[in-house]
Amino acid sequence: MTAITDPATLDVDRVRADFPVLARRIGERPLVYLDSAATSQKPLPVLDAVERYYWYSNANVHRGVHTLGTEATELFENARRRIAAFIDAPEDGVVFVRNATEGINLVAASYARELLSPGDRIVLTEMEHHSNLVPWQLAAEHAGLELAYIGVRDDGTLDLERAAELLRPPTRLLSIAHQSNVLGTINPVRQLVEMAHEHGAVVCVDAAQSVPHMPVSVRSLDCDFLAFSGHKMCAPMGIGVLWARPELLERMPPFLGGGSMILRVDLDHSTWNSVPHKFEAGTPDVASAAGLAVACDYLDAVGRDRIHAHELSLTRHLLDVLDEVGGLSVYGPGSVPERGGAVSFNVADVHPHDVGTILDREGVAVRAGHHCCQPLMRRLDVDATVRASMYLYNTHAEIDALGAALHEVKRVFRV
Ligand code: 7TS
Repeated sequence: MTAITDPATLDVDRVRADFPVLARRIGERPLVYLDSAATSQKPLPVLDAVERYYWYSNANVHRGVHTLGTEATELFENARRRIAAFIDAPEDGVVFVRNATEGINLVAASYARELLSPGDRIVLTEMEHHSNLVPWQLAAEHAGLELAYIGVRDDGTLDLERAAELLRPPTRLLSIAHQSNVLGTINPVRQLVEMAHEHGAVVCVDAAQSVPHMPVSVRSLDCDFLAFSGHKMCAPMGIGVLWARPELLERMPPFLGGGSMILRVDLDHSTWNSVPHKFEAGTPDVASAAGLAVACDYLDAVGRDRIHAHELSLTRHLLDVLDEVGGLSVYGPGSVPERGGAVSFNVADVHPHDVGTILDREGVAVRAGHHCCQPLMRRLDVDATVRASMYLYNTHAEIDALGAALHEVKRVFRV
């Protein structure tokens, strides 16, 4: 398989030099990291930003009158502005959370559970990550809400006819992945938002697998909530973002109580700080927020259009390699650009964990399991899959290395 080279594409060698971990070896072999949908690796400027914060500016935010406290607060609030610009969204809707999971839980607990009424319906899809299923189940149980699901068609895309039926009263909220972490499917979020808004429902977008990989504009999606994690986009673990329409945040009661989120506390009641601070109780992860802002700079310097095009090119190559290996079941849309760079497959009836173990011996890191999508596994009629997922630092040679390692799996298991 020859590598596809195009001078207009991103300079992968230059990018790779920024990621120290990519120089590692696994035993005798160079690391081939194809698990970025689980978490991305971190470039030097992000590692430097975290270190610089703790070396020179560490202090608590929003309280000190001293210089370090002011600097830490500026770093944190500048990070909020940087992230708002990155997702093209109004800045007072950016709530810092730990990860996409916490962002979705915030919406489920403070919006669905508190502001919806018994009998109201929440629509999800069959391809959602557990983080975009369980919080709604908890809210539905608490508040007497109904849950309904848009099905997944055999080609790994959503059943949009069913979506049109479901996105009518009594539906009040749709929550949907922008890009599936298993199938790679890129869902038509803008179209679904229009359908939902036409009937007065709000839309929450699980952007954990889209914001890191392609330009995402909250203004053009016109969604009401959007959640994502820093650690999948070159930033540290422990920081994530919920963007919400500020007018919805105004109406929503706090999710967590404590320091920073209050205006005044009396013994019998309290009043709340302004939005978005009302949703940020306790000391935040300032270093990781600073790292996330630098990750935004890094991804924009490389160019998100270029990253997306690079991943599509790798995905096309990977689909060809899997076809050439033969005897595999590959899930999700068969063609780009309806899909992004997360590709799930199985090797005959070899258990995915066994495939993953042999691949690891060859230096290739993939994920094997249900990928926190048990209902989707049932829809695909499998217990688990192997998943290769790509990012800006992956090369065409690495895709070929995966192909060679899969031949080794077939040899070992005689399939
Ligand atoms: N939503 C989607 C679509 C995801 O892929 C993930 C994580 C989450 C939400 C939750 O993100 P977290 O940062 O809050 O944990 N997905 C994966 C994965 O595919 N493999 O490991 C984590």
